[in-house]
Amino acid sequence: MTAERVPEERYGERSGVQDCLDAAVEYLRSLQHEDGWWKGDLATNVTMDAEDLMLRHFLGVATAQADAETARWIRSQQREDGTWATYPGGPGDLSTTVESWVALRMAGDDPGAAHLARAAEFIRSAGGVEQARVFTHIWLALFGLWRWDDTPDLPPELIFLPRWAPLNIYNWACWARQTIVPLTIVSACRPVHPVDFTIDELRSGRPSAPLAPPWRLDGAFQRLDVVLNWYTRQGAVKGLRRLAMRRATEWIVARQEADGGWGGIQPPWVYSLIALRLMGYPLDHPVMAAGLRGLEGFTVHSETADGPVRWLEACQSPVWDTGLAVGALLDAGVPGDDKSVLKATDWLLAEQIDAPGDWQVRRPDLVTGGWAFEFANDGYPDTDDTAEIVLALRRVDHPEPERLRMALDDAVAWTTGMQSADGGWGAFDADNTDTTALKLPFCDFGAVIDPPSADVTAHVVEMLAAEGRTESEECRRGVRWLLDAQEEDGSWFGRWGTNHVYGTGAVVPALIATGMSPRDPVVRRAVRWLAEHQNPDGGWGEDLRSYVDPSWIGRGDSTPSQTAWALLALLAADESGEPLSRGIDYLVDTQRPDGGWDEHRYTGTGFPGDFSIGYHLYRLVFPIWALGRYLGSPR
Ligand code: R03
Repeated sequence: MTAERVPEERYGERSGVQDCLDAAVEYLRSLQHEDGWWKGDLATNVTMDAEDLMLRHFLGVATAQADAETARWIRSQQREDGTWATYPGGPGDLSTTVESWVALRMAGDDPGAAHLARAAEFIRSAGGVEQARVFTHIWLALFGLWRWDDTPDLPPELIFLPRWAPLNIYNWACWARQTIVPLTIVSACRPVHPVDFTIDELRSGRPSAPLAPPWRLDGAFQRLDVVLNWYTRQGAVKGLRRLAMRRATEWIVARQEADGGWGGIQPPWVYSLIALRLMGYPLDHPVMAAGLRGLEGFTVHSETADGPVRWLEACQSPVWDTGLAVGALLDAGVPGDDKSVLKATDWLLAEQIDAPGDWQVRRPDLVTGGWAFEFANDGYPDTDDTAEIVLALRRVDHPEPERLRMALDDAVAWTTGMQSADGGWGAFDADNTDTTALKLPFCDFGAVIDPPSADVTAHVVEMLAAEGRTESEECRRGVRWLLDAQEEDGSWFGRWGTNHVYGTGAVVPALIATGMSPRDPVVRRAVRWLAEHQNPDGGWGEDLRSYVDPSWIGRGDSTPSQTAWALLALLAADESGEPLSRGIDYLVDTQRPDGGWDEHRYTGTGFPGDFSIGYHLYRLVFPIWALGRYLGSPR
């Protein structure tokens, strides 16, 4: 083959891209912690902060200073129309606005003040506090602002259900399981810490929706809930309930992590502290003290023009961020024995999990060896993190190559064994697909099961392909799962990133890695979908509203991370035309002088439609990855 002649100006362009990449790499290097990891802030919404304040009031550890800092933060996030949203630019959210209003009242704000009056007006117009989610009602009930009878009853006896029974705790997604178990204790205790205000101005007074017909599962569960509430009100069968609560308490205590938390995420952490307090654990008990102290590590403090603020991360992403950063740096041409790469590798190797976990309930014979997302979440490694870390670390030139290889072999074996029966991969558990719980009155927020998704399955398939296992039965079934999951329009849904741009950006590189031809119609349809959804500015963007309104799928203001995901797919598909060059130009043209990018929107997904995440490192890591692959590829 004769080398193509590259026109003069292409050289100029490429050196512009190289300068852009170099600056970005330098910037990313400067953000590495001296212990080897990277961690971008994980931004979500003010329910975290409202609940943080309410928790401290409930436990009796509130301080005037913390209240003031949280209140200042919550106020700073309110919009002109008096509402709070679950993501920047999103619509006013009823539950978020109710929780913010209540937290600000607890912090001492005057209900007649303009900001609270506007919030209350929105709440009433959106259906009133009556229409808020169950979690919000539970928080209100803790303070006597809502009747426990009007929350779904969560019987502690749930802990006795055998593993084959529907609704047993291991059929719930791990995050839901770790939330539900402490909430069963709270639901049984029905505690009330009265406050000196009411929420009358938040009620719409409108009657609640009629029950679903009794022959439907949701209707049957609604009626069962009436019975369970009555049963709890009667005091339950005392001995059985006491035993269940004791078992639930032991289950919780056994799962406390090294940082004092539960599951590395806010909900189980906070509800476990409340539940243990109700079970008689004093605040200075080592379990409680560690839990409260650990929450400090999830608190971000900063200064604003109005004074100091504090806000809470719902979760922390150091392992995920570090795996992605190493992968991006290697694709940017940083050598495999680079000092910062080796430092990150050693840190990650020390983070690999060889502890038992709930995942063993469905896969008892599997080796350990996965990675979790957080600093400390040993009970819950996930296949998504593990796949990305294997993809990154397998290319590192480590001084102890056998040690690295053995670690990666365990990780590959663990991930492979976590394949679900349908051939795909969920994030934290295998075969976590029982939909019974979805119909419970409790389940009106977020996902409560962890079925296979296209993005996670793609990451695992890409890993298997890189590891030379393309011909394995597991990889073939994974590929078939991905082919079946392709949408009519040629894209893939994004479960943990927003949205079809993320899914498509994950699946195309994976399919190509397994040897699929870029000419294959499957790839062509995906490429066409991406090209059709490129913005006039050359970037890609997909609004979070795409999860609730299909007309937003593939549409939205351009962001650096989403542009990079689209480019990664185009590059894998061997594209070299206009969409590619305009996308690259978009990244080069929007880079900040310090080498980074601004990203004003959230592009991460916690729960489609309900919970969104602004991963602060995405705006840097993914552009580096795309630019690196662009410059590293012959064209
Ligand atoms: C990006 C891929 C890696 N990935 C893991 C990503 C983890 C993301 C953070 C999860 O944080 C959570 C926040 C939550 N909130 N509420 C819940 C929750 C769970 C996780 C929740 C919702 C419903 C129930 C229980 C808990 Br029931 C705010 C694979």
